[in-house]
Amino acid sequence: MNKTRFGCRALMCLLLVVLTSVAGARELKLGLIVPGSHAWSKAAETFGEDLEKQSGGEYSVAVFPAGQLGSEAQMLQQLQTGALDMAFMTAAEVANRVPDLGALFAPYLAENVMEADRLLNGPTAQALLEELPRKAGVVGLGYGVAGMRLMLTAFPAEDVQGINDHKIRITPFPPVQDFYRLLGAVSTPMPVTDVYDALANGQVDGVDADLELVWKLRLYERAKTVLRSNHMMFPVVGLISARTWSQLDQDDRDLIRTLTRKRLAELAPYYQKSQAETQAQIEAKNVKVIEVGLDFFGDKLDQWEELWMKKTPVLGELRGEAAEL
Ligand code: 3HB
Repeated sequence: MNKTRFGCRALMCLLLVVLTSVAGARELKLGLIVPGSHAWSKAAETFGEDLEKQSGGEYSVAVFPAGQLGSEAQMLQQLQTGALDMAFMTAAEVANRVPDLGALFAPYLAENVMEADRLLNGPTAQALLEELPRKAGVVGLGYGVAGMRLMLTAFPAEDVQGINDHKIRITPFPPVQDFYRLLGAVSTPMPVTDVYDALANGQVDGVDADLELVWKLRLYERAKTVLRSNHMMFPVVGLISARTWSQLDQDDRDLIRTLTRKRLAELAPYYQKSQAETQAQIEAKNVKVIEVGLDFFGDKLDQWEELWMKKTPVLGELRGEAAEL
């Protein structure tokens, strides 16, 4: 073979490699409702980097935070049609399709984020993921957590009666709706993207949230009391469209599941480690943080429990598992 023909062949080979890798590279779109600075968005970014690396460039992930692709309800629809490939979504939204997931929001089911994470990796919570393809057209890859829930108020709230008749922002789904109805509040459902403005223009005067939201959405500018009640866990679910899933071979499915679970599993220790510092940052903005516990809510917790024990047998199973933690 002369030199020119050899050179041509080598070039053709290179071109072929480039073309196949370009044709084979698949970009997965991943949506989130939380801002880019939120730990869930960071988990999504690092998951994307992991996947690109470990698939040898076969996959890349484009992350769309801050509700750029719409509300979580809209993203769930997009996942069903295959217009969206993946989402790290609140279990709250998924519970609107799979009501048994609501049991995860039982008040004081888990004491802290580490306990929450253990419970989410237990048999009952994991079995709930199995219902997702049939009921929501998505595959549940695994859970992570956000910080434990608290109440941020623009009014001084010293006891549970103080919440009566106040307009409290809630994440839109039944367990929390029931919780605030029992507390006598006027619950105002809205996604996290709308909370700052709602607080600023007086549409609400309190917010069901977590420390990270108070800090990263600068909610401390608009409300000066945090009731640090840790009253609920707040899981995130790693989702992939059942359509996208059906196009993947077993090796790629295993890789995507493993890498998603790995990054979601890092959330609980992250919150555990960072919460004291986040609280200190908020306090430095002249916010009064009051630690409250079960007693604060009086008999309201029993009322919630009675209601939800009737709604789903999953609650009893989760309480049983939680007692063993
Ligand atoms: C919420 O309060 O609706 C929310 C909080 C998070 C993450 C996602 C949603 O930390």
